[in-house]
Amino acid sequence: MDRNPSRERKAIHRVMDLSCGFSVPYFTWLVTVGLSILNPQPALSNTQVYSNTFEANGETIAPGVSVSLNTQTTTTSPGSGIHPPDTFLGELSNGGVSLALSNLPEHDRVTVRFDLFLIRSWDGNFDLDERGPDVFQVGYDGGNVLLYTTFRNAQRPMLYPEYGQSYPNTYNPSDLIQNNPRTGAVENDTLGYFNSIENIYQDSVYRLVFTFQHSGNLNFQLFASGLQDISNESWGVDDISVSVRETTNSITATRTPFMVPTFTPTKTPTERPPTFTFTPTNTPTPTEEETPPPIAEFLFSLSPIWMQIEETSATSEELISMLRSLRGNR
Ligand SMILES: [Ca+2]
Ligand SMILES: [Ca+2]
Repeated sequence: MDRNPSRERKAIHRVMDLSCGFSVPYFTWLVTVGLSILNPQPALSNTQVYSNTFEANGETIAPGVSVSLNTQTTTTSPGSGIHPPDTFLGELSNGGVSLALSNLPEHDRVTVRFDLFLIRSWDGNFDLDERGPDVFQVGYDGGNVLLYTTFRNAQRPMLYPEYGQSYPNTYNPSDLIQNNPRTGAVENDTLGYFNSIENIYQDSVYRLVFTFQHSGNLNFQLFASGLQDISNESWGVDDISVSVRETTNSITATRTPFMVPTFTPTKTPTERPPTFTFTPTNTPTPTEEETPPPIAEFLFSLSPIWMQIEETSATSEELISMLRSLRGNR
């Protein structure tokens, strides 16, 4: 490692320049070596924060993230040779599923994937005899609609062959688009659900993916309406996952009683992981509280930065701000 003093001094000035807008008076940062090879990762990376197969131990939650699911009802499908028995969230009827995620990493975009199981005689746009329409809605955070459509498992009715389903289009009663039943399904009659009225196996699977701009807490919502009895038509959810596009690689900073900040990654990114470790080069003891502080060593995004912390009355927020300004300006 190059410890050329003049380069060190330039690096120091560079850091001070970069930290403009940052509350300097509380402490001084000196980067003694390493800015010349500082090469932070791009600030955006996708991180999966939640997934659930609804099998035993099938749920994964990113560290620190809080999850709340408004229903815990699961069912194992009868299965078939193509799709063996599979446990999913459901069976559900009219009403909704709400998946609430909080304490998410800072993000500007969310991607939700899931398999939608549609069981038995969904009627799509067919609205006679109060059989439908069988409407399915996907949304988030109250009023944001991602999908508002109808699905139809049954064949087109013999007397009214014009009735199909809206999906993949939006359901619009005043301008109905009649797609064929099961348009877009990735599986048909594989889950093993028997319709004893029509004497046929009748189910379908749709693999749905939604990506949308988002920040803060997420309440992802699925909602069905117009359905008949749950033994006649029902639905479920399987293999759901939620990923967020992070706008920063979040870092929390805490201080020990001995004026030594320690830094802890709040997550373990799975894509383009920034290596971020913190190793004091000496071990603080109480007697060192009034002595010159230790040298802190960072490995930041695979690039080392050595920081000498002369005064550490900074708050955690200030430390994080400093790191972000370093990353954001490079
Ligand atoms: Ca499953
Ligand atoms: Ca119906």
